[in-house]
Amino acid sequence: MFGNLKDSVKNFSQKAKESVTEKELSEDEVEDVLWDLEEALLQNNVAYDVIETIKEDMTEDLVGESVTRMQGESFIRESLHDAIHDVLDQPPIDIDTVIQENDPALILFMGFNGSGKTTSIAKIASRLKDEYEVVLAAGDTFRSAAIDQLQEHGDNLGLTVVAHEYGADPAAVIYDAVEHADKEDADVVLADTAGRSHTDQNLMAQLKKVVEVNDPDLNVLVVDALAGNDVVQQAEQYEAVGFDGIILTKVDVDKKGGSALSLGYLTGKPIMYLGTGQQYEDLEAFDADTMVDRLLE
Ligand SMILES: Nc1nc2c(ncn2[C@@H]2O[C@H](COP(=O)(O)OP(=O)(O)OP(=O)(O)O)[C@@H](O)[C@H]2O)c(=O)[nH]1
Ligand SMILES: [Mg+2]
Repeated sequence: MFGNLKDSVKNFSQKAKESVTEKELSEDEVEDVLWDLEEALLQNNVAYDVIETIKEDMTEDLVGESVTRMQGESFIRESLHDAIHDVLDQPPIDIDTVIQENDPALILFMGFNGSGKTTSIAKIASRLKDEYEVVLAAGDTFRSAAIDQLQEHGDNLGLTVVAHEYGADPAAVIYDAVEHADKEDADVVLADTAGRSHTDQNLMAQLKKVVEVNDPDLNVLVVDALAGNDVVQQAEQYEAVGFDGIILTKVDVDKKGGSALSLGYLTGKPIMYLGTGQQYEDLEAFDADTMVDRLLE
């Protein structure tokens, strides 16, 4: 997924190597290699603030360091590795803990139209269902066929879907789902919601009501990596509602890796999972180390 960025880093490392002689790195020299890196990151949709942070980190790390020509590349790579790692490293969320500490746990999924909420719910349900009793809540009563879509996943996975009519109040649907889970001794409710943007004032207010009424144990924002730099704007729009963690979907299609860097850093919230395809198994637990390694391998 990080093909482009990998190439850029390779070029950058080559240049870094050329400019490094056996002496202390001056600010000018470091600036020169970071210039290339900045371009690579910009091309990969990394937000400007994030690039600045990475550059500041690396400048602090590199200026004045005495490096031989042979050491140059690995030295700079290591510095880049650390800088990117710092950007991605938010305190993680352990979904098992959330489920075990709440009886039943309510996990609410929110995000823009088509970002992958319903699919991500199905993927997570598929992971959890062997260990936990899972109930799905059809909180998208707005988009036509949304309830049927969730019901189909429920049927595939052998899970109960709690649903009302289209047009019903999603706060009530989710409330009922939690009651049902409580009665049936289920462990966790995964609640779908309608896709919306901040311009949909009514839908945004409706989402706030869902949160106020049901007080979820975990609010998960689902964002689509294809939105590029817009992912940060999208995330900001949900700050009014509040979210705890992020799922970044469609990283299998996104050829630019920048959105993950920007999201983690600018929201201060952890990326919990990456969506890597349309099948149930196409969900990866996010790990900053793995991400950085993949980026730089
Ligand atoms: N390639 C790829 N496609 C995905 C991924 N996640 C979701 N999709 C696809 O994206 C489309 C939209 O996914 P949904 O899960 O319906 O998205 P949603 O956010 O629930 O959409 P709305 O309910 O309309 O707001 C579907 O065609 C999914 O198969 C992913 O990680 N990779
Ligand atoms: Mg949906």
